Amino acid sequence: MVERHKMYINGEWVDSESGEIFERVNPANSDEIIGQFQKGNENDVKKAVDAAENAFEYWSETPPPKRGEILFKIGEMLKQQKEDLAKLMTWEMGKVLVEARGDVQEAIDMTYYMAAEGRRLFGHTTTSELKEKFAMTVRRPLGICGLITPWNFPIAIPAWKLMPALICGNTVVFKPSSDTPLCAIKLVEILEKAGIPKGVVNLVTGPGGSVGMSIVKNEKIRSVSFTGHRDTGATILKEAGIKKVSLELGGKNPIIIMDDADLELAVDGVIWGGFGTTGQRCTAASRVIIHENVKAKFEKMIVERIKKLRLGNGLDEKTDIGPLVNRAAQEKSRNYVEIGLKEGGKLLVGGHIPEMKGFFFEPTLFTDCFMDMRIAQEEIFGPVVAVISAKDLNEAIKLANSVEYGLSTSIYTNNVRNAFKAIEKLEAGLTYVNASTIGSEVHLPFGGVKHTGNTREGGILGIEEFSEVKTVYVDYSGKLQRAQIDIE
Ligand code: UN1
Repeated sequence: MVERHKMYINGEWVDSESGEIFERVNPANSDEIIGQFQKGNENDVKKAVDAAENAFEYWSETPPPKRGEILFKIGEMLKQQKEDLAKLMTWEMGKVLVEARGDVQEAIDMTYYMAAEGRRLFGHTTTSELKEKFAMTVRRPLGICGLITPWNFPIAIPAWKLMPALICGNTVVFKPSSDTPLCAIKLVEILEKAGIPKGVVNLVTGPGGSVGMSIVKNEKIRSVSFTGHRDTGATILKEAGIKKVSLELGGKNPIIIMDDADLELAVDGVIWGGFGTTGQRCTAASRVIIHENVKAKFEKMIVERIKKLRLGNGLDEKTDIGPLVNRAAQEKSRNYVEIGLKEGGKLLVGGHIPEMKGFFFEPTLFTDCFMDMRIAQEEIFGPVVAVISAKDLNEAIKLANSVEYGLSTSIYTNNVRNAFKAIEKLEAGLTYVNASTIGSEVHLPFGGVKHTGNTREGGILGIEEFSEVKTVYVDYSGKLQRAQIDIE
């Protein structure tokens, strides 16, 4: 029996007006159906927006510490259900269980962080150029926020957006990826049980083209926060009209390895960054820029390690690499391997779809790549890593920066001068020193430059993303005082 799930609008679990459903299969075993889900449409979005509009007054007037209490409860519930949610996540999107636990943990961390913000949400007070005049800023919610989230962090990324949106007093229309509707439903069930009032969070499942675009174009929605593909981000920017648009898009993240680096450590970093989550992170390390003096040694070491990686169902604790999310992703990795070979890249290991049920792909390493090759420029979102050689740090940094993206970067070096040079010069939102490209923590900003996007999420910048600042002047002089004029 395949379960049929509903969506959540105005505090009720409902069917879509379309009367249509879609199915999601288990990526580790494509014969198994995870569930049936509502194929939402424009009218469902409209209802969700109306519900969010009605709920706004009550929620935005609720004192932030009270909103925080509900978030603390959500955090507790996520904690209690961590193991079940992690297993469900692995089942639905394939990442190995230890990473799925990390995904839920990231949501727990973000929820607690934002819950505590209920007692801060700081503005600032400052001086005035005039006597008997007081100046300060206060924070206000944006209004209705549209949240459009990807499948690769199906609980963490929704939490990055939902929790700051909620603590700031916004109401929400939430559209998750159609590859992970079940994780979204489970998360919203927790929000409901923890006491988020009706209409404050509305969940509409369904296609990006209809549900997503209706959110983007809706004039009552004040802000859209999107994490996903660059091309979708570009379309959103074009279609959104006058609203705040926060985009978190792709990456082509490099790990630079200098000839003074601890190579064992660097190999660990490339394995984790390149093949963790089967390469399906916007922070994945998909390029290794290596000093020519240590290239041969590094390649020998890493190929041995890659050959030992075990592919399999992520629920099996012995599995290192789970499946890709769907067949299209598997095809994409395969195509890029063909492209890489045609471009003259040298395939060191992997490159094939193994004989397994499910959307698996072998961890793959190309070497002797050049910067203008497509496999060294384009986001593959699969377990395919390109090695490029550099003669010194300056060249390595130049190569690192010569892509359109700028999310995460890493350098392995034991020379403090190299490390600081990289921190200064790498064009990216994140630079790691002697650590891989992945592993952001919730209280620090996360996001990128160039075509990676236009925002920072997490920490205090997550509050910036979901609130507006109002400037307040209070003149208690009892007379007309003109700024810039009556200053003597
Ligand atoms: C993403 O890849 O979409 O730092 C987000 C990390 C994770 C978040 C990644 N905490 O890699």
